[in-house]
Amino acid sequence: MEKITFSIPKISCGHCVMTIKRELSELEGVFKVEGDPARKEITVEWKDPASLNKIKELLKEINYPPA
Ligand SMILES: [Cu+2]
Repeated sequence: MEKITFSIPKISCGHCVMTIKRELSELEGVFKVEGDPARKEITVEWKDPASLNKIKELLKEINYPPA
């Protein structure tokens, strides 16, 4: 299991966090996503076949690139 917290400057409200949670949860291997709109942070826990690279790519794709 791996875990990382991303800082995502484009998060502006709870809806952004919901969108990110929904999208990341669809990635196979991601089993936990937590977000804090006030801190503009998303914490992701995953295992194979998800990877840090895939998670970063997905965040870029949905227009919430990590800092
Ligand atoms: Cu928002």
